[in-house]
Amino acid sequence: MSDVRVLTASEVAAHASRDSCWIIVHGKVYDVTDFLDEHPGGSKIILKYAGKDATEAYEPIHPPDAITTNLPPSKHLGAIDESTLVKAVKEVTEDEKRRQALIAARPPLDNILNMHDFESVARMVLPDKAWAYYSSASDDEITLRENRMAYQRVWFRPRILRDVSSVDWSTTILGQKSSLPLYISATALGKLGHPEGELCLTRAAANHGVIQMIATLASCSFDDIIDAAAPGQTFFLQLYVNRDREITKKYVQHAERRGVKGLFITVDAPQLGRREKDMRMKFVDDDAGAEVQKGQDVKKDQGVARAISSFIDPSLSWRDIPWFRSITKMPIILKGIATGEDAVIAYEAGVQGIVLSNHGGRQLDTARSGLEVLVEVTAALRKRGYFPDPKFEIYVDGGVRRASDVLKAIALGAKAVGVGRPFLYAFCAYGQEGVERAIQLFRDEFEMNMRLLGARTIDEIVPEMVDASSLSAHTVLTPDDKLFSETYQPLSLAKFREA
Ligand code: PPY
Repeated sequence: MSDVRVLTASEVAAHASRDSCWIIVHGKVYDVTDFLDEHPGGSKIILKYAGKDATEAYEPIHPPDAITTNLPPSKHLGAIDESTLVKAVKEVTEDEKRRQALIAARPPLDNILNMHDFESVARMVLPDKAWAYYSSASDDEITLRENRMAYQRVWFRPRILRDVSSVDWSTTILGQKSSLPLYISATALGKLGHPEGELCLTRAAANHGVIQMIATLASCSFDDIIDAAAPGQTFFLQLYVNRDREITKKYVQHAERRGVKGLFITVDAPQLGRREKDMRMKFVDDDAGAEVQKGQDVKKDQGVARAISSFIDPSLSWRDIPWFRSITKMPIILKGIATGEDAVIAYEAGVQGIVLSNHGGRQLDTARSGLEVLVEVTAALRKRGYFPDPKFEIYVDGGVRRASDVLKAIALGAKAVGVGRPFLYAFCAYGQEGVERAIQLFRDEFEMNMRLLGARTIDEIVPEMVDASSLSAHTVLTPDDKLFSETYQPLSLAKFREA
């Protein structure tokens, strides 16, 4: 028998102020009084739960071990006597009732035909806060839209009569087998949108031989994800570099020990972009905790992401690359390269790859699409004899919704592409099954598009198969083609059932 102290709910409730603040998380009681001002999301949100069970609010935006690792053991007070907890009867708001009705009326999964369908269902069924965080992009969201539009400026030059009875779209990424020339890119805070969070991705990826990139800011802990893996399942790790390099070192080395096959260091987020949709949601409710902490720090206007991003080190620089090399043998990939110049420096710094990315349009607005940057990057590398090089892989992410998008990126020199939001929306809307359906849809599209393009294998997708001559000709607003737009019937999305 261990002698864990057991506390009652009323004992905890007696510590509901800034002077003495206890909270319950996952059945344990913690004294967070001294931590209030250190909390990256501000003290107000903690004080809202002072003396109470904070698990529900804590869960989606913290890895399960965040509280245990951040608080010294002396502040771990004991276990709560569950029988003393009065389960608050939560009032179900009209909005929540509407949302539940929509969940019940979701289109059957068979009716989901493409990634846009997942996005439209996710938008309807997600809590507002989750939708705002996931869908938002920085400033005027011009880059977000451009990420899609860039793919529409590249046209195919298909080859014919090549006996395409059998086609194979499998490939390798960093030497690891992948059933598709794409990987599941890192997206954070999965439990905002589904109670099982990123585990939906892990289980689906296992069943289909797809590689998952684990996000530093996943809601599920790194170990929970790896523990859920199938034998031999491949993972990459996305890394936000901590101001405290010891924390980063431990994290990276732990990931390597647990078999992660590639370290993707995010290099485009020394400060988080202003995502106004997310910021307008006011992560900290206006009226929350008003009694307990008038005049205290109120980081009201941040949105979910900014509230928890303060650990990211803005001093990260090229000088740090040798240090990363010294702490791990994993391949190192820089995620967020946006110019030919930086691609050349990355190659010369000896990393194993780069991701041409603008962070899903969430960082520098009016940064160019990864696809457009790809043309510049391959030209810059080629000029110096650095491309092609099987030891240096180039990936692209942002705006990929179709297998045809992926094929365009491959034709222009990418080894594979990252797909983030579509898989996120797939699991928010339908859980693991949604992700499996998304993978299946990509697979169907690869089969058809490769046949129509005249490429039997990934190696047969060559630059001559695309016309990218207008890729860097950015569009400007022009008057509508009225005669066309009034007769053109736009495509529709999967329909909800009668609620
Ligand atoms: C993003 O939201 O774009 C992220 O990369 C994840 C994140 C989440 C919260 C803080 C910082 C970054």
